[in-house]
Amino acid sequence: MSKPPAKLTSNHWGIGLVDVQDGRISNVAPHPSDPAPSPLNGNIPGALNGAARILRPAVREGWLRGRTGGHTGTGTGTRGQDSFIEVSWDRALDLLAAELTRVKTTHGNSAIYAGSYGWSSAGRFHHAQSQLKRFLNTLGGFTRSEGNYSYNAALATMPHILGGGFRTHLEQATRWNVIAAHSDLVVAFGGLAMRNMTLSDGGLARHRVPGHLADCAANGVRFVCLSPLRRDIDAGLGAQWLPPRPGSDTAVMMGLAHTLLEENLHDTAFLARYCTGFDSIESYLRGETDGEAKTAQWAAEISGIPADRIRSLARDMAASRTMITCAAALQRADHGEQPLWMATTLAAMLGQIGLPGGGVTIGMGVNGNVGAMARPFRWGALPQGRNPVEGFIPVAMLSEMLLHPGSQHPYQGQTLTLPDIALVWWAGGNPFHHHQDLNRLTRAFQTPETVVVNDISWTSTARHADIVLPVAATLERNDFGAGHSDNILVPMPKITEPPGEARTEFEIYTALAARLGTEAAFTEGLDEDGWLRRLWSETQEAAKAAGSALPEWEDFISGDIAELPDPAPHQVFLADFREDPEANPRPTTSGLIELTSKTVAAMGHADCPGHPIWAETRDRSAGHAARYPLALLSGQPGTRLHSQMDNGALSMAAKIAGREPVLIHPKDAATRGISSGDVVELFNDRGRCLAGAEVTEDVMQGAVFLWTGAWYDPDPAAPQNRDRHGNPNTLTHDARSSSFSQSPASHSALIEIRKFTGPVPDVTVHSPPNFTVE
Ligand SMILES: Nc1nc2c(c(=O)[nH]1)N[C@H]1C(S)=C(S)[C@@H](COP(=O)(O)OP(=O)(O)OC[C@H]3O[C@@H](n4cnc5c(=O)[nH]c(N)nc54)[C@H](O)[C@@H]3O)O[C@H]1N2
Ligand SMILES: Nc1nc2c(c(=O)[nH]1)N[C@H]1C(S)=C(S)[C@@H](COP(=O)(O)OP(=O)(O)OC[C@H]3O[C@@H](n4cnc5c(=O)[nH]c(N)nc54)[C@H](O)[C@@H]3O)O[C@H]1N2
Ligand SMILES: [Mo]
Repeated sequence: MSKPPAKLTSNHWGIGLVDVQDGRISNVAPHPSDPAPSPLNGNIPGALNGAARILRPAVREGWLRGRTGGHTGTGTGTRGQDSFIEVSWDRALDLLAAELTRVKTTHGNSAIYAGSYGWSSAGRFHHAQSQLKRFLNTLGGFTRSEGNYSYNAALATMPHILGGGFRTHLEQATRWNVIAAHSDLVVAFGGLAMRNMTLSDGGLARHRVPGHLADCAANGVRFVCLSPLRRDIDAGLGAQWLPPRPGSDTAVMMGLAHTLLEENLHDTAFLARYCTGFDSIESYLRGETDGEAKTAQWAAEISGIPADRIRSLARDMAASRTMITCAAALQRADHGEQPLWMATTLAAMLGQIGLPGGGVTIGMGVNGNVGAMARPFRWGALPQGRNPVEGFIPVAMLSEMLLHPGSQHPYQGQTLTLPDIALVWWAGGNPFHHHQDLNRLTRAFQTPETVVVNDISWTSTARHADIVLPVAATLERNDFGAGHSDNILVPMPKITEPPGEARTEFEIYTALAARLGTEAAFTEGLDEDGWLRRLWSETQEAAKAAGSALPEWEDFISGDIAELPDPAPHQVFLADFREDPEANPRPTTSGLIELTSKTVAAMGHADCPGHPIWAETRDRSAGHAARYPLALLSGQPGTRLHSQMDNGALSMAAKIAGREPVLIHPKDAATRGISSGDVVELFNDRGRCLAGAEVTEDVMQGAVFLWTGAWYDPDPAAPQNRDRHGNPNTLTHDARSSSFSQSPASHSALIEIRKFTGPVPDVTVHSPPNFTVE
């Protein structure tokens, strides 16, 4: 008998052709149209069939028996360590409906925090955050979060510098084919990590960047990778590697800019016509403001990159068609606004902004569609409705909010008062992976009266909940996929039944809404199929308006991908502005590129004044380098998406001694007696974790690199709740980048590392938690 054809699915990292054996996913193969498929499909079978799958609704024992551990304000409690009691859906939904009613009546809707930050999974209808927010909006709303963990400082800063939303800058980025054809030199701060371009939010049907980079190499485009990790650029590009001390990029850029000034290599005509405020930054660079000239020598002392290399790079940049790129990592740091502003200043001094293959791209490499593809029109999406609650927090103020309700904080020229939260609900994110300083977050998570988490697996966040709802995964529900910046629509038919009693979130909210009297508002009388048809017909209408045709729903969902034309195949960022700045002004206050911003200056943030400044990272300014000499890098893992499917085969195969690998330079390893394969302990005053050592010259001396996303596995019996598995956020601080943008600053932590000599504990987080019976 011939095998039935494999069915399609879509994830943030690409399309998959799914094989099923005995009702379970056995393999997910790439789509034949993808020239460079992501390896991440390899995690799907192991994770969806894994022991950590949440199979039934569960309630934390302490909460069920007497609501212990909540809202004491002291940050002590047993959330995260307690056992769970599995209950029926009816019981779980009755408990939750009653709790929502009680919280609303007693505290009001603003006491519900459902910012629920996270990537969840691809699919236009079953998008976890949209479903949750729509449901809560029908109930009177919730406190939301603003911004993201990816490029929050850029979201706040770039509108003041280049004007317009930062997301539009990503969408309008100069295309890689233009770079391949026109650039001589690409100077990549933070590199261009190939592993990071394997995905894009909402989906990435075709991986195009590897092909573009091969074209760059064939055309002789030269690359300089300024990053602490050699692996941050494709080896095939033959890049020159100049590792700066982490956090010192702004100084390097200033050293380059000072060289341009000194050698009269800056483009004064461009600066005069297209920019405002260069005079202030010029005085600052020359040292007229603070008595310190930002020379190449000054930058060398801060960054460790030799002064003559900085000078020769500046000359090369001025003599070449140069594209400057910045990884988002640079701004996920103390004073993360500054490298963005300074990179733009440097590009303005070169005068190539708006020319093919020249200028600056912030966020190149942040995903596989930046510079490679854009969305031709808006796809149909589940409407979230209106949130009557106006209050919000900047996304990275989560612990601050829970630990210090009512406290006041500066934010983009305003003063925010943090709300008092009684109920936290998370669906589609993993704060015990993504937030900084997990010991502080653990204390913060003791303060709400109730925590609700929906997830596929028993992540550490699910273990910190009172009510845990098991949800169906992508392959277990009908949907269609389309990337936020892609041109391909993917049918995502349901392939297997959800395991145990897991349900779709739409079913869960429908049943809850029925208990709360909001079913009609939530469903609008439509079931899953009705909604899919509505979203598809909206997408068809938008396609028609854009001059394209899409198949009918029945044909699409049972067929193959639908591809639309690329809206701007040879796009050059800011070309129209360069062509005619009067006719195409930038949406800034002046209409020009603002190298000094009066608006930002008037907000009065000392840590983010009106033009780029050099400022040292917090841990170093506080003198912690004496005890904790190593900079902790914690970039995105090549073996998974953040923490998703950490128990899948690809992710597990990369672990060392069952733990997340930490990269350490041979000299740093030798002085500490560490060899490859050793279990090591990383520590500072905030926390500690175990990891598996990989000794390699690929990471610069003075820095260690621990991938993000290993499920947090705290040991309450060990000092500082030592994490057994290797999550870098045990060590990071959750003070934000600056008082201006309040962005996450995960890349600015100092640590020490030693060989772990105690009995090595098992990693427990890939198994279910303890269950008891009532
Ligand atoms: N130290 C350090 N920390 C970092 C970073 C760093 O560089 N260094 N990077 C930061 C960045 S850029 C980001 S974007 C964040 C990422 O942080 P998150 O987006 O929170 O991380 P994910 O692992 O993608 O979490 C998604 C969760 O949703 C679940 N999920 C998937 N599909 C569904 C669904 O349909 N329904 C529900 N209910 N759940 C679902 C997954 O199982 C997973 O637990 O991390 C940030 N944290
Ligand atoms: N495979 C895979 N790809 C992903 C993700 C994933 O989880 N897995 N996540 C996606 C998401 S949500 C995002 S936001 C993007 C993130 O995209 P980025 O922010 O670009 O990625 P990171 O991995 O955080 O950082 C890139 C590199 O910057 C370097 N770096 C760190 N600090 C510094 C510094 O101070 N100076 C310099 N010069 N370099 C520094 C590190 O060596 C790191 O490898 O990646 C996306 N791509
Ligand atoms: Mo991100």
